[in-house]
Amino acid sequence: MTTTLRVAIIGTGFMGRMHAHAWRTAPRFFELDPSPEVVVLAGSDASRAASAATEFGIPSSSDDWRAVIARDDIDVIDICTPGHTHTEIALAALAAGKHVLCEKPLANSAEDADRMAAAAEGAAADGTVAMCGFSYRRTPALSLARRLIEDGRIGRIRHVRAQYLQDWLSDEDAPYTWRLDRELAGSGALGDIGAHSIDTAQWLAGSLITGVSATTRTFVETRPRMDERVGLGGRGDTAAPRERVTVDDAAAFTAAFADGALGVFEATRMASGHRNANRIEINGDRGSIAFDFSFMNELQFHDALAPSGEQGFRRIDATEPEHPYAGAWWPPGHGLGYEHLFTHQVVDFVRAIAGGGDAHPSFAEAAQVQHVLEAIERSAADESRFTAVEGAG
Ligand code: SOE
Repeated sequence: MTTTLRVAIIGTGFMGRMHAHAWRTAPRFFELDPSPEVVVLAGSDASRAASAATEFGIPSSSDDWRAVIARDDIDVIDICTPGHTHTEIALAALAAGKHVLCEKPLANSAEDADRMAAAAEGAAADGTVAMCGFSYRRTPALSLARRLIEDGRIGRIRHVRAQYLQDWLSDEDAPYTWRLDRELAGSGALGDIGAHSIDTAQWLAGSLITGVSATTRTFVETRPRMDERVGLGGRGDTAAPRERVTVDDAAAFTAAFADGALGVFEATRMASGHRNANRIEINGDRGSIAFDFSFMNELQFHDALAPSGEQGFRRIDATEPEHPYAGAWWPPGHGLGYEHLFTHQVVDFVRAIAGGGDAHPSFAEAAQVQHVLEAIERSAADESRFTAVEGAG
């Protein structure tokens, strides 16, 4: 008989809603035992938590995450709050013996992330599973890319080229949000979306970043305050008082990988015209893969061993039953969307709990990403690294 895995979601914003959807969908399309059921949704605002719970058919809500963690009838704590709260909630949940799924980036500092990783490692001895939500790993096309790379189809990797381009801050009057406050978010485009590129790149390449050289920019220093909660972008009230932005709008860096590959990365929320272009290209000595989330069901693959007259990138629709995750959904060619990554994340997390296995990215892997982010910030802060061009003013 299928048992139930009782889940509490902490956080009622974009990610809390996305996870609520994923927990609900996962057992309907994938065979899961235990079968997850979200039993409570917690948020700092009681009425917002209550209405989000009603919207997603969750039977109860709370404005007290500590009380939720103290409940004996909860197995999983799913953390979907801003970064500055992750460490405290995760440490409390692990200490209470709960499995933990935590949104990315894992924490707002490498030190906090390391504490979380140490706690997760200790809890793993009792069969407790902790995983960080770098959701793009669960894109069928990127999982296929990883399979091809693991099978040696692109050979020895030389170049990793990753860009994560959004534009929801292009308008200088786009409203202020918690994502622009260093205290709450840790960093800007760098930690919010650059962290995805770092995780994806290291996971695909199977090699860690060992050094970086970086520069960051904050193009718009203040933004109109909004009293109600805002999502991504839009236009604020230009007459409203302005809040100071304390994070980067954009980051660019080169990276050295342990296996000798050279990485070039860019993360920005100001690339006008690019809504959510999470792109990565990897070139090896036997071929290449290229991916752009704007065409998330497709992987571009170049096989350098093909006859010379047939070489060049070709498109693989990653929607066939033999492609990772795809077989559980629609007929070939009918495609998936952003929300499916979160459903797949739940599936892998629940299966790790069921099998007593490892869940990836583990807190230790996510903490290593945090160390890369900190190295990037240290590099960007050291302006002496930025070599001036003679005669250019
Ligand atoms: C906003 O930039 C955001 O929602 C990120 O926080 C997510 O991690 C990314 O998947 C989409 O964009």
